[in-house]
Amino acid sequence: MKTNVALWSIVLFLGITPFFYGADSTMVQTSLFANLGAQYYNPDGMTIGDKTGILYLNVPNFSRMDKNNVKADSAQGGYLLTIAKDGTATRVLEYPVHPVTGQCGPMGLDCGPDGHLYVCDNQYFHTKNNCSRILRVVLNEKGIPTGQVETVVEGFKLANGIVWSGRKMFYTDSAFDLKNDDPNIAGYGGVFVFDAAEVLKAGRNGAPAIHIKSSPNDPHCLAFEKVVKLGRGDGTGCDGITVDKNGVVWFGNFGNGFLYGAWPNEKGEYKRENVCNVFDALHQIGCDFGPWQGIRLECCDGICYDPGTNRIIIDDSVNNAIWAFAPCKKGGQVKPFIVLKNGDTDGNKGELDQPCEAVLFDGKIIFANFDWPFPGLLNSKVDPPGTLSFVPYAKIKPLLIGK
Ligand SMILES: [Ca+2]
Ligand SMILES: [Ca+2]
Ligand SMILES: [Ca+2]
Repeated sequence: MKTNVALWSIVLFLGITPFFYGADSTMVQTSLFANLGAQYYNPDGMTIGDKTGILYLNVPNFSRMDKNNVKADSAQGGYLLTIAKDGTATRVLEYPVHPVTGQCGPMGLDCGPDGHLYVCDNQYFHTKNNCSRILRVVLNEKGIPTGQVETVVEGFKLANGIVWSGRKMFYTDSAFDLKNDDPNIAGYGGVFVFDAAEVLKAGRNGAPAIHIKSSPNDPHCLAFEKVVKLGRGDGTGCDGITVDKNGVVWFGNFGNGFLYGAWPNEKGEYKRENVCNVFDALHQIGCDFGPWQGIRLECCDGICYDPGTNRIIIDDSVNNAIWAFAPCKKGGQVKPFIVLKNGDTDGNKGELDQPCEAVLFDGKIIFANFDWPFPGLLNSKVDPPGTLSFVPYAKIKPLLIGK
């Protein structure tokens, strides 16, 4: 213990905090990519425009709500920003609010095959009454919102992550309202899948939105996962979601870090029987902890895929850490390893401050810092402004490859 204190004193004295551990033991430091300013304080979902290369960022501004759920110093709908290569943020949309809650909670987003953005509107912090939605943000040819926003899917509880793969759209619902008598189960979540043919026409030209049941019984529900109680006892279910070059969909639970893969069959269809658990923290053996012995991967927030290294990258909101793993075959297990980590910070120098999403952009990997602490997270304090961190891709590539 004393050694650690002494080491940290030296580190702090030399001004080289934070340091990060890579699988090859090199020290790597994240830097500040964007200071979003005091008006934007919980950056979350990011994606790149398929044709335009634009980096989009959702900022729901949740963390400074009063007891009536009114957000401080913010439009109640939150914002869509574009982020230039030099980190300059431009507001391109103020989200329209939900008619019942008077709020919008824009989280995960991805580009659809129609060139528009599909956005998770998380209403869970405003009501538990199944008001979450998938929205379509209509873009013009330059990739800028026209101002038109359409409701595509509605009727569920906690919209969180979304990804398109070819003609399929997947999103996660982190909270299923299921009867639960088992003290070892903290909650439930799920993954939903839709065909483009159904999604692209929903909410347009007078067509209604798709109304789903927040339940494993809905025909769109691909996966249904319980959240076995671990450490913090958080019951938040499926959160981060991505798809790899083979069409395998990878997703994980926020509350306990359990990871899953969903394999397409020969027809390219996704069925529940082809969804497998590939990792759980109860059996975290052989993982690379680096100098952080005892740390477990118990939180999968945003998950992204790097085709360059064929690695899946996990944002660990609990530990201010980034993990990675190589895909496995169906029925196999993966070994996550720590790629980056730092202590509890305000993030203002580019440190990880509750990282929630990652994206590859302009030769960098960018991390969004949600910075809205819940009990049990390393991040102890909300400290605006919102920040994005980055590591040059060339520096992170060897770390992602790992041992
Ligand atoms: Ca998330
Ligand atoms: Ca913080
Ligand atoms: Ca911060």
